[in-house]
Amino acid sequence: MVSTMKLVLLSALLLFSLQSVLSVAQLRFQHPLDPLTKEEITLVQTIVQRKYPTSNNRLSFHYIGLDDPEKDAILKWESIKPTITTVPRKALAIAIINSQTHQILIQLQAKTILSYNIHKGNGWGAIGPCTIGGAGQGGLKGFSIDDPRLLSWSRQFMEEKDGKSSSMISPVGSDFSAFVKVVCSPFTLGWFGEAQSRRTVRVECFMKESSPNIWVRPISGLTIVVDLELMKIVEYHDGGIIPVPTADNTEYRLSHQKPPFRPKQHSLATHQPDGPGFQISGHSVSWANWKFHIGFDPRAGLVISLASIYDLEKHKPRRVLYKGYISELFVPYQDPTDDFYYKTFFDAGEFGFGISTVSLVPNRDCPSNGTPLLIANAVCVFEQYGSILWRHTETGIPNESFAETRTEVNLVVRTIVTVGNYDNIIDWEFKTSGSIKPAIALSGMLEIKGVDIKHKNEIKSDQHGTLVSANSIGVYHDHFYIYHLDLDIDGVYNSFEKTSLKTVRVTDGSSKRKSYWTTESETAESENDAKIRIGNPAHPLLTDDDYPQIRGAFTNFNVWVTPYNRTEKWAGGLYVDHSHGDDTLAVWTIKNRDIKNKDIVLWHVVGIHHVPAQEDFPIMPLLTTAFELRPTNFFERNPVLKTPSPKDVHWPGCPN
Ligand SMILES: *[C@@H]1O[C@H](CO)[C@@H](O)[C@H](O)[C@H]1NC(C)=O
Ligand SMILES: *[C@@H]1O[C@H](CO)[C@@H](O)[C@H](O)[C@H]1NC(C)=O
Ligand SMILES: [Cu+2]
Repeated sequence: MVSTMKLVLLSALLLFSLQSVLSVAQLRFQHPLDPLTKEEITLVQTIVQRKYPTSNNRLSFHYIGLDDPEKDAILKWESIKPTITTVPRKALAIAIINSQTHQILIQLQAKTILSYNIHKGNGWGAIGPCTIGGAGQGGLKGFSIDDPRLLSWSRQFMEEKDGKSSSMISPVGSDFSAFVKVVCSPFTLGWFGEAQSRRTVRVECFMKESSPNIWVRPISGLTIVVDLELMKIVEYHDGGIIPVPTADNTEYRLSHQKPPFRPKQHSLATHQPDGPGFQISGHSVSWANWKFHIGFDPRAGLVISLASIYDLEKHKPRRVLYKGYISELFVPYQDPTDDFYYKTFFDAGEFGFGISTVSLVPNRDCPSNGTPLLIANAVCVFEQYGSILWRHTETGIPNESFAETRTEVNLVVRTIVTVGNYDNIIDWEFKTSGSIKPAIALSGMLEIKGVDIKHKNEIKSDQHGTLVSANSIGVYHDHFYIYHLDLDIDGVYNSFEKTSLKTVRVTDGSSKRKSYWTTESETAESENDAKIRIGNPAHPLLTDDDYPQIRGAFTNFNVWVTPYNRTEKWAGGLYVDHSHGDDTLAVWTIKNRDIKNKDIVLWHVVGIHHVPAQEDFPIMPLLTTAFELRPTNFFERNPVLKTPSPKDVHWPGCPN
């Protein structure tokens, strides 16, 4: 019997500060993988500021998170808990101090700095919420208001005619009150071959009057580059007058729909009269045959650790997933023109998936039986009717026809990450049959380019997108998510087995058939054997030598397997803002290290090529993609043979 998990493919900007991240755990028994508490984050800041007082140093934090304890220590702790809590807690801080990136490791109990390292290579940490406030709104309003180039822009902007349709930016006028109608956001600039990059962002502004849907009303044609070290506009270019798309039809709040639409609303509830079927203790969840820990990282967001499943036959829990999280999300836009070419975003590394996590709306983002935990409703856990677990109607036995069918109930852990215009709904679904099914759904607003085109018949050249509304091009782009899946199946040492199907032709006349298919299995010896492009999911369509693709080279394959290495956490590199692609999964695997019977990590890329459609405007209905990690010859037999269906709920006043 070989223990394996098979990958089955089913289908192919910032809201709160770091301080608000999690403070539940402190009160209870602390698990060594629990995220940093508010107190611990404050402690880290205090320790760093003691060494670098802000009175005479320029200091900004770009990451403060738990430094993962060594795997050995965690596993040892797991086996003897809860009598002992002696895994030392360490925090990693990444701070830019006087224009240099410092990587500081802190022992939290001892309140001491363990190590200190100044990053000399390419790239910077995530731009962070303070930067976003500073370089966006504040930067333009406060700092650089005396900049003559900005003045000239504001003059042009003022001529805009009261926000009426297709407002023009024209080059006369002078009233500064224009700014109240505008919001500006910083966008990371990427890297386009320059030998050295300055820490810059490009600032883009949007109309905010008449509609809250700012993202579909860009003020296109302006290039404003802000140097984050100097906090100054270092480049300004006005590409000419481009109409700002009108506010018409951009409203998405139900209460503001005109004319109002009020169909009869039917009620729907998920009712669990006996309470939920799961237990949560601190950050640990047990449900049905599963147990796992929910962590949270400012960069990765949701982290699932130490998932094990109880085997009824073997009478013991069996380890499956040591750790799983989304390591990076790469979103390259496909418009090479001045306004858009640089838009090749890395949402985890450049903006932070964790700090972009938003509060869930009860009964909307999660069903009524959802249990919120962690940051003010940032994560919810709920049971969900799946489908049929398994079934059979037996019709072959005369006079003894019967049906045996079981209802599938799954457990879902959900967070929502809103990076600027896009909302990513991140689910980890656990199935009693042993599968883990991570799913992603996209919603929010398209990234819009303003154009001087109102109707399709006016399109004369490639607009690099779809005309989704008058003066609005929804630009072509991709969403590539890469999952870090440290599967430790029945222990840390595992191998990766590839099974492919192949057609065999019958040539010797031994059968009436001319062909059949069979399987061919191979155990990967080294990293190169495990680089796989799977048939149906999306693959990158940029050329290998294009700068965004060098930085996002982890998308070159859908599957990668690497030997476990505590520092290889971020598939796009540790310092992604302006990175040169020299610290990616693609670079690490050049060594072609041995992976057979080792502690290995599986990386899986799921991608969506997004050709925007009119229906995605003004807000996009959910677009979903998922994959399933499914046990394959792991259990001796169907592990849910003895799993009953949930009890029927008897409603008062109804028959039965
Ligand atoms: C099945 O049921 C029918 C009708 O009740 C009966 O006539 C028949 O003998 C039964 N067959 C068997 C194999 O019991
Ligand atoms: C771990 O990964 C880093 C980055 O790829 C590498 O420099 C280091 O040598 C690796 N350590 C081991 C033990 O392989
Ligand atoms: Cu999209």
